Amino acid sequence: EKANIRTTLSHFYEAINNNSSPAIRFIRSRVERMSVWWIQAGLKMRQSNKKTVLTQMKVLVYPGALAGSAGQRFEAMVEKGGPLGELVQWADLSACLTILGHNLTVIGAAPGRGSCPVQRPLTFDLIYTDYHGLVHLQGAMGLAFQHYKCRFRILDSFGTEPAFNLESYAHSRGYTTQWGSWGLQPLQYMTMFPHTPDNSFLGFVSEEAVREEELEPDTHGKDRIAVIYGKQDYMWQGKTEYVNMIHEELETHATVYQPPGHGSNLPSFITNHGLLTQDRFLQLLRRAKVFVGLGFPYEGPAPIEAIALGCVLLQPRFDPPHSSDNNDFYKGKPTTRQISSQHPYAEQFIGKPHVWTVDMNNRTDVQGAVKAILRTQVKPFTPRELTCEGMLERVQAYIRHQWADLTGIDLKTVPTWPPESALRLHLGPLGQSCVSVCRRSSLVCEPALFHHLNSPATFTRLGLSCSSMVEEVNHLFPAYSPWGRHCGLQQEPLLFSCAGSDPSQRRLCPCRANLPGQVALCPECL
Ligand code: U2F
Repeated sequence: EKANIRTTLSHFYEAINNNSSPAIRFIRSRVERMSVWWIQAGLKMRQSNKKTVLTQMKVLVYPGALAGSAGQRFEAMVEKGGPLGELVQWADLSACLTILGHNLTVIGAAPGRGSCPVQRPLTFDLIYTDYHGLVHLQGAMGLAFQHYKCRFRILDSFGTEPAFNLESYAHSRGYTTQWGSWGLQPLQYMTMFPHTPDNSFLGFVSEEAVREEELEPDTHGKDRIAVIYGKQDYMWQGKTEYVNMIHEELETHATVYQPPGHGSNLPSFITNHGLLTQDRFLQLLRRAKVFVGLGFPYEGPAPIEAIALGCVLLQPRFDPPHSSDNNDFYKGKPTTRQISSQHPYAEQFIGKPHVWTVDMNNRTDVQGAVKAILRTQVKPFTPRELTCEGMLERVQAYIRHQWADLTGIDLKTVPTWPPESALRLHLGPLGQSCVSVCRRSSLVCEPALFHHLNSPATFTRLGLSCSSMVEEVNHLFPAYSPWGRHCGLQQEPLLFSCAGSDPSQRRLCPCRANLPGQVALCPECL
């Protein structure tokens, strides 16, 4: 059967029928609110897609974080300031797959039921789940799990780097964490932001930047309001000085959850609205001039929504950067990323005038930024990859091209997408990962292209003469070590890794270009 682009979301509403847990209510109301945008984007895609015939996939959407006892804890926090970013992503993924014409089964929270409500996951072509769901499904599927592993797509906000993914390697090199070690293809992990190109960037959909002509005449003259980002009291601890500095120039609002009967620890000048529904939260952002990050939560969707509604994001820089080495939140996460600010994507992919990253303990720095922000008029902005159109384009490309590479055929075959014509070979300087080598040339590292350069001929092509050539299981390889002129090739395809660097190695990097506003796809990729 063909996957025909849909211009209604009723298939999705039927799929979540009867379920009214707080999490599913959030998901449903989000999809309803954004349905006009989805439908518009679907219509546009139908126009441009005329010749493409895609097979309809039977898809299981299974947010494991909502199931079992962990699920009950998660659900209990939905209306009390707990994390909502994951729900944003589940909502948008479901809407996206629906518009793309696939056949969805959504298993949501089912309190009291066993941890895995799916008896026959084997009838699905694709299974979107998370690390929790992976454990449940492994239990439910028994031996068949190994065989169907390639059909899994794991929503993993912060990403899993290859070195943590391969159990034997992680074990011997000290990369073991409580997550990781599933031996999946790294591209089967789907992240919230384009963290490491070793994983697939799934993303979500932000409010679309309001079009100029739709703006009320005076919307550019926003109220002199700052909304402070932080849904729970503890996020404000130790930030009083910084919040004071903001308050000197702007009226300060917040949406902090207040348990009934409890007094507030917030400074008295804060106008606290309590945790708002998403709708009302966005209305508040529409009036505000600045959205102020306190340092936590990391890498969430709210700053992107604020920028889409014409706010400027003011956020703290982390120096030294936060990472799994020095930070409790990242500790145990399967990534070596160095987090340079509360929202590195906003900092690096968007930047000024929409994003100001400051040293929050430096008065001059903060005041300077606030004054500069108040002097500038900033237009609403949404990166294309975080619009409905952008997400549809990306997810459709994944299903169309990655599916064959990751699924069905045995995992030893080499990927065919993107095509070799997209490859731009770069030899990195000492101590740099391929993520940064490619980024410095305004390109993106593409792990699926590594196998084209994993051969002795590549060293020759780069003018390097090797005194020795080894083939090793090492996530930094292929690489060149100038001391002794050692050349190293990769022996284990699962360890091809854009992430990873070593002061003694120059890495061979497969870079590619990307479409404007869409890092996940290259011009040769569609
Ligand atoms: C991130 O999770 P969070 O839920 O803390 O992320 P936020 O950026 O705060 O917001 C998520 C959504 O909550 C909405 C807002 C966002 O789409 O519109 N919201 C709301 O409905 N009402 C309000 O009063 C305020 C916000 C991240 F996404 C997770 O992956 C991480 O686990 C977590 C920790 O770093 O941060």
